[in-house]
Amino acid sequence: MEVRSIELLHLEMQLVEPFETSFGSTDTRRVLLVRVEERGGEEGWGEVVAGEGPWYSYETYEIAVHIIKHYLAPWILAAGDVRASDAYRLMSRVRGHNMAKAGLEMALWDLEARLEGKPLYKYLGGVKRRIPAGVSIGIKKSVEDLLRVVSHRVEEGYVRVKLKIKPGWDVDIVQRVRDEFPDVPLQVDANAAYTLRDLQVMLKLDELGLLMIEQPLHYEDLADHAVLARKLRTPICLDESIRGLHDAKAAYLLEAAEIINLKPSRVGGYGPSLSIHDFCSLTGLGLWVGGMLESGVGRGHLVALATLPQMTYPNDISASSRYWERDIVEPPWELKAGCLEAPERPGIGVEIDEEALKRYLRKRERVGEG
Ligand code: OSB
Ligand code: MG
Repeated sequence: MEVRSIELLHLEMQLVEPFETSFGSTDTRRVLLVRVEERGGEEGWGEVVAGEGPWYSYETYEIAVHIIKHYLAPWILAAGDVRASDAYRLMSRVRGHNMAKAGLEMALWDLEARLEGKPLYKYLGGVKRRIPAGVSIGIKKSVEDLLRVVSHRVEEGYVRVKLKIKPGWDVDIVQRVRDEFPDVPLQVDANAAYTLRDLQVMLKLDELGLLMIEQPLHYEDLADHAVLARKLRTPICLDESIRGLHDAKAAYLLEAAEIINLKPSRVGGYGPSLSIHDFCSLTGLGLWVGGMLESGVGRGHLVALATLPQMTYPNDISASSRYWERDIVEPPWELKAGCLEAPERPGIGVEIDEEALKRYLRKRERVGEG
């Protein structure tokens, strides 16, 4: 296909409730959408998930815009006949900036699947349409607040709960949730807030029957995770530490983790995500799809990825209503018996709700031309 235009749509969307992690709190998401259009007029959509500040990773919204405008978009426009599966390689002269790359690369996959008239999930090799939906619950003002939210989410049908933890908000609160909801599959995510000096905390968490402990230690320290893994029965899951296939290989060889939280935006799009998926199939590493508080566009991509065969745990892919009063896609993502369903329509399978989009849109610009 020949890409004739690349547009960036700058949105501002307020979350239904603030989301707090060990690295900070968010209540308004700056959502950056990428719209690509090919010669025949067909379009594809992607989303850049970089945060406002460099807290989850070094990438930020502003820097992603810069990288796309000045490097990635001009290359894709100049490439002539492009295939989505070549896009990651075409952008590889830029080191890092995976979220910027993923926003554009995934838009190209959506476009290509639409041109083929196929749902993106099938185009990627997905096999299961029903995606078990977990929910990620932020740090709250009090344990009572947290228990209320957990109860509400369990009633809605989420099949597992992930609690954000940080030093001072860990063993006691997880124990309370465990006591109140003994049968709910439960896991925790520290977003790298601990060190090996906190071994006692980790050993207590190890007693609570958790499905996994996500990213307890420093995002660059696979070795420390390997040391910790040897002391715990609970599997370690890595998020921030896995920036590509090379990190997945190193984590496997060091036995630093048994499970990977795969966020396509963190690894640079579907190309690297498929490689990691296949590596996990080969080695038996566990895998599931994580989220970055995406709008309905990014969520559509997560749903497509989560249909692949090696996804062994419930995902952080929740319904639109968990994030937004009104999402920007039609139909919005809804929970049915604890699952989201991959649509059978072409591409990500949802359409942009133009009226909702207008409500959130701050700026729209064409990029990449000289
Ligand atoms: O660590 O998984 C994380 C959201 C923003 C940044 C990092 C993380 C998260 C989540 C939310 O846990 C997952 C979701 O989109 O529901
Ligand atoms: Mg995480």
